Amino acid sequence: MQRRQFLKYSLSSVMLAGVIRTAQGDEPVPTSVPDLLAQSDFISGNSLRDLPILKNESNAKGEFIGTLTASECQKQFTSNTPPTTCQAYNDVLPGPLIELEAGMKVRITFVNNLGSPSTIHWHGLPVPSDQDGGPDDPVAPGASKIYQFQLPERISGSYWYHPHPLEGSAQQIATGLAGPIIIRDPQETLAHLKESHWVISDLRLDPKGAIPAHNYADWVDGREGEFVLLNGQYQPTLTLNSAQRVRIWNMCSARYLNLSLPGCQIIQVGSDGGLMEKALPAQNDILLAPGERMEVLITGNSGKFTLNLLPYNRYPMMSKPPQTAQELAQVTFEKTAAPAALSTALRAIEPLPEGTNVLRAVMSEKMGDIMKNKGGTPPRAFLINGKDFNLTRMDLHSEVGKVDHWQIINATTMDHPFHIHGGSFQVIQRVWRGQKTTPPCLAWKDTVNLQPGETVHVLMLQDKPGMRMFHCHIIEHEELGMMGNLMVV
Ligand SMILES: [Cu+2]
Repeated sequence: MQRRQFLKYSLSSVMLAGVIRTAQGDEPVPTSVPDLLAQSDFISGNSLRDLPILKNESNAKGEFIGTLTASECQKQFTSNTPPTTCQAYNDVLPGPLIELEAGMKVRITFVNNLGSPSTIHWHGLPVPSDQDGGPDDPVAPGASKIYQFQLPERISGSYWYHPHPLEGSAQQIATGLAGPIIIRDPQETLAHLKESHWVISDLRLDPKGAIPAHNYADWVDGREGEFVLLNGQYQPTLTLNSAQRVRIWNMCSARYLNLSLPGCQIIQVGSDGGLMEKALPAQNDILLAPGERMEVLITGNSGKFTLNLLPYNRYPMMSKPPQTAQELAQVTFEKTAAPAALSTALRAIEPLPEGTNVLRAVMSEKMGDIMKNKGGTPPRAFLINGKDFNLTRMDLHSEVGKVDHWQIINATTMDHPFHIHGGSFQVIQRVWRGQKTTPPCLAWKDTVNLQPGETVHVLMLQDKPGMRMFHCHIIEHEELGMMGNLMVV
C-alpha cells in the first residue's frame, strides 16, 4: 500500500469510528492496543437467526439474478452505546446467503455505495478471470458492475464473497463486508439432510461501540476482532441434532478457528469445495484457517454444551497468542440416528494427474523493515518469491487445461493460509519438520494453511485463460504485498 492511500484509508476508518480528526502531515498508525468495549456490553444470548437469503429476481429455471449493494449502515450490537457504523451488503451482516445450484447461470449486480473502490470476489468459484472481482477490476464509488458466470454441471460446496480491491480490502472486511454462498447438487449423498449454517466473523468495538482503525500490530499480524460472531450474533444459543449437516465458514481476516464442542465429537464430511471422498474419523476439535470452510456432523449424547474456540498459536509477531478458550455459542444438542451415508463413500473424486508445470511460491517476510517501521507506516514487507505484489507483473505462468503442480513454501515465522483463484485444487502432500504426510482422502480445496517452515504440494487445473491472483488470506498480509499474479494462456 502506498503511504498516501494508507493515510486516506486510515483516516476514513477514523472518521467511520465517529472520531473526526484532522490528518496530520505524518500521522502515525496507532501502536497501542485500543480500549475495547466491555464484554458484558455486547448483546448476547439470543437464539441463532437463520441467514437472510439473497432474493433470486429471476423465475427462469437454472438462472439466478440478484443485487448486492455495499454501503455504510448502522447496527446495534450493544445495550448502552450508539449504534455501530458498519459497511455491509444489503444492510445485513454477514452479507445475504446466495443459494445456487450446479449448472446455474448467475448474474449479480454489484452497486458500490461505499466511499472507496471495491470489488466482489467469488471465493473458490471457477468464474472467468474478468468476472473474478480481483484488484485489476475495481468498481469506483457510486458505480456498479454486473458479474456474470455459468456454474459447472458438477459443483457443490460452501463458498463466499468478499471485497478484493488493491487497497482497502482489510478495512472493508473488518467493518462487515463478506457473505456466504452455497452451491447445491441435488444428487449428492447428504443432500437430504437438514442444514445448520455457521458463518463466523469477528469484530472489534471500542467503548463507544465504534470500530477502531487498524493499528500497527493489526497490519503486521493480521487483525483479530475481539468479538467473535456467529451469523453476526455474539454468543447466541442454538439447537442442533446428530442428523444435521453443519456448514462452517471462517470469514475472519486473520483469526484461526479451533472449534470444539466438549461433550460431543465432530465428524468432518466436507471442506472448501463440498463433500470429501469420505467422512473422517470423529475428532474433538477442528481447525479452520481464515478463508477456509468445512462441513461437519456432530455426534454425542443429548445435552447442553458450549461451542468453544480453543487457543491456537499461529506465532503472531506483535500480539500475544491466545491462552484460554473463548465461548462462541450455547448448543442444545439432540442425539438422533446418524445419517446412513456416513458409513459409505460420500463422493467420487477423480485424482488430478501429476502436473508437469511446476509453480513455486515461497512466502517470506522482511522482519527488519517490520521492526524498524514500528509506529510508522506498515511496510510492504510480506512477499512471495522475494517480491511484494505488483498488479502489472506476471509472476507465474500456466496453460488452460494443463495440471499445475504448486510447491507452496512458508519461509516465514508465522502461519499463512494460501489461496489460489480460479477454482479448486487437491492437496497431495505436506512436508513439515522433515515429516511427509498425505491427506486422509481426496478433497477439493481453495485455501490451505501453512505452518512456519511447511511446504505444501497441490495440483490444480486452470480451465479458463486470464490473470489469477494467489495470495495469503490474512487480508492485511495480502494488502501489504503477499500476493502474486498467475497468467493462464
Ligand atoms: Cu499471511
